[in-house]
Amino acid sequence: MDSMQGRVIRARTSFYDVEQADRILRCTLRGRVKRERRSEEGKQIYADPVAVGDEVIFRPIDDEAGVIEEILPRRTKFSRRYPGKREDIEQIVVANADQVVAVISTRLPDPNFRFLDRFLILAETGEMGAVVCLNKMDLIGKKRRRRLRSILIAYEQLGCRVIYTSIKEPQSIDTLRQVLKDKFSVIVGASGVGKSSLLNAVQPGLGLRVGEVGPKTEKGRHTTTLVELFHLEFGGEVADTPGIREVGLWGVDTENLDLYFPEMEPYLGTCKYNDCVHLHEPGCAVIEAVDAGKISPVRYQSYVALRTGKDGEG
Ligand SMILES: Nc1nc2c(ncn2[C@@H]2O[C@H](COP(=O)(O)OP(=O)(O)O)[C@@H](O)[C@H]2O)c(=O)[nH]1
Ligand SMILES: [Mg+2]
Ligand SMILES: [Zn+2]
Repeated sequence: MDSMQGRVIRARTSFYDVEQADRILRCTLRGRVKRERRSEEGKQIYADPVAVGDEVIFRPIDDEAGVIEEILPRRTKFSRRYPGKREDIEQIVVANADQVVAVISTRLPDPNFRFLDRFLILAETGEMGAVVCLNKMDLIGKKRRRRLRSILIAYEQLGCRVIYTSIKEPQSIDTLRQVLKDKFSVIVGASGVGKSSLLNAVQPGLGLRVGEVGPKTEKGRHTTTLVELFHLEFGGEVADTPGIREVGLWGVDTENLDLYFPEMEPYLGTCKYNDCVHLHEPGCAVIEAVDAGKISPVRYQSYVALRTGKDGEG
């Protein structure tokens, strides 16, 4: 049978579900594609050479199975450093997405801004837009709402859209629908923040499992990651991801981390020392801007944690 083009909607390392027209074929990889996992020197460079969202050329074997022969160039990618390995291995979580929707929750679990900032850096590195979604708004009172909004204003000023949701507030689900409409989005966030619940609310037919914590693994061992792409009936596609516990930066120039914090830009080059890394140098314009309330202290703390490697992740 002739080769044709399709899209990977599920990836499980040894087989891949490829969608073409209205059928789904379970595919394996041609040796040539499999070998892209390693560099010419034999070093592993990708956790998996094929990712959900990839456009591929495949050859059907019959109506249900096929072989992937080629991966078409990716427009964007959301990658992280593959967890639990000493080597630098790239894990492409989703390819070709237009935007990253980073979900945090008001409580259970508490919002983790370090985590959020890592997601935003990866979105930018992968050339995708980012939307921040604060979920479980029903669980907090006025005071805490005000406090969280004041923190999230800093993200709006960076050009991120920020939305406030609750699966119990239908209007907020409508807002999320508008965000997702006609785009290919990847939903990321810690386990339990409500990613699958939100998608079920957006499109009740999806029937995604909620409230499940991923399989228990020893620390450092790789967790089963099953990303899946869904079509939205009002237009667009969305990839749900399992709770990402580690967001190892990938493709980020950590020596020049200040470049990933757009709010620092006006101050770069105005510090007393040329090689200032804005940690505790005297005459640092960035620190002065934080003290003057011009840069969000939450964002600055993220910068410090990432720059010093003291947020528990590499
Ligand atoms: N009160 C409240 N609970 C929520 C909300 N969204 C999700 N949950 C609950 O949070 C838990 C985890 O949800 P789940 O969708 O599995 O999170 P995921 O791991 O991010 O996919 C479940 O018990 C949900 O019922 C919300 O907006 N409000
Ligand atoms: Mg989930
Ligand atoms: Zn400085």
